[in-house]
Amino acid sequence: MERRQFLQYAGSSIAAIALVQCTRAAKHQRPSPPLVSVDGALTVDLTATEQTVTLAGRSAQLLTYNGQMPGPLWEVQAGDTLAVNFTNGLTQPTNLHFHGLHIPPTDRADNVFVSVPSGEQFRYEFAIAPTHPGGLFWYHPHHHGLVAAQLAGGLAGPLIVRGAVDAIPEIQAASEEILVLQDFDLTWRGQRREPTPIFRRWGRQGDLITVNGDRAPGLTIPQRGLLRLRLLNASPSRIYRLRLENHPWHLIGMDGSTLAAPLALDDLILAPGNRADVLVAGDREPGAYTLMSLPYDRGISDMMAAMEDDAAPSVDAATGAIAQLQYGDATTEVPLPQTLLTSPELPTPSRRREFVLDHGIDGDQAFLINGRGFAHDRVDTTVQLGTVEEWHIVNKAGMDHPFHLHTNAFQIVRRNGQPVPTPMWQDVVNIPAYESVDLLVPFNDFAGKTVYHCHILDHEDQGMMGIIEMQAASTHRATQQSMI
Ligand SMILES: [Cu+2]
Repeated sequence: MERRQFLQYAGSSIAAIALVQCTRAAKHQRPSPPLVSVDGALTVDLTATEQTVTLAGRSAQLLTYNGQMPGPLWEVQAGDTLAVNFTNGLTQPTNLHFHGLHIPPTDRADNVFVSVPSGEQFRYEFAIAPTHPGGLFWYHPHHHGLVAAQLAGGLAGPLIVRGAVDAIPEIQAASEEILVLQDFDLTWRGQRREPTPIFRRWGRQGDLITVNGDRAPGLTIPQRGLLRLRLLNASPSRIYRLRLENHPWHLIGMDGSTLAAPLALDDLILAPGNRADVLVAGDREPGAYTLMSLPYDRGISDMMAAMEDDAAPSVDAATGAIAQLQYGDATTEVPLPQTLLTSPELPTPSRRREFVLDHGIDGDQAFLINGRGFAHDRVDTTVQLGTVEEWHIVNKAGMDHPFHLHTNAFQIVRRNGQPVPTPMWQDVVNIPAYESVDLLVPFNDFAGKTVYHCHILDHEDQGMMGIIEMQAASTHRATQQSMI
């Protein structure tokens, strides 16, 4: 779609978005109570319902899991079995996606083709391999066409897998906080606002940013110790640019992965679906430090400028506090760890593919991958288990698109053709407007169909998703023989 068409489509209904100034330090709400596995198993009941809850100190009519905002925190060990007795108490169909977990995409595991009708139940059950990476993962709805609205209503919950990273002595000794970042667009009565066409096009954003259902919680940095912050962007569209003002912080992992060594952070960019594992060492002047949310331009400013309207609001230009960090009492000294975990080198990829992200016209063809909008009965990509592929993802559009692949994480090796200094393992990678990334994707286990898509969920709902089928070697041979 040409910019001019887009502007006509947009009309003049753009509302100003002002980030609420979040300077009040509130009593910290953990996403609690944590439900922890016992004897290698965790079985939970989870019900999605619409109800009135307290959000950031006010009443709001939201979509909740078990009446909590965010959903309950689950904690398992690598090697455990997780069973979720899920009830759909919504008035529309939904389902669950276990974002980032390396588990089968089929049957009762991470199967996004399941539809749980209103009023019905479904039992999810799967084993998490003993070799599964430790990390912060999350669960949320993935029913095509309804995903953005259900996430914007609040449906999201954190899931911790304890693994090798948690056995590193300094990390074991760190105090830990989980921060689930969500944003909401509410009326003064606390009702969810229907997004205008421009917001559906851009990806809906709300001006109320919450952390664990609250505003700017107060956290404690143990003096001489370590604070481990585990951040999850559970917003449907918002990309966060976070900065810990006047204090160093170190990234130790992204999504479900751990780095070889801590990496000094400046600004942390978190696209929807991304998680960051960060250490704050309490070795500075004791005092109060603010974790700030800074403006991030997803490509909307070009559009605004093209409107040639001086009165057009500058979108998302405001700044606010995400959390207030305060030094606490001195503890036994815990230094930053020198090394973390190494990941094995990948073999040379056997195949290179290209995925072009672009914009179409309207409806479920508004956002395209390789020129096509999503079709539930079409396999777009077939891969063979036991191979590594290189994926070249090109964003030909004037808006950022964060690319997410289910079941398998990938390593980001190049941006715009240039090798990246620290090739991260992630399951969501943001691709800014007109840029490209190259990913290495290993397909080792788990045959079956799943999806890749843009994690700006309005874009996914409007077509920017494809189906991938992972074939076991024997299936591949059988298919070839049947073709002969
Ligand atoms: Cu997108």
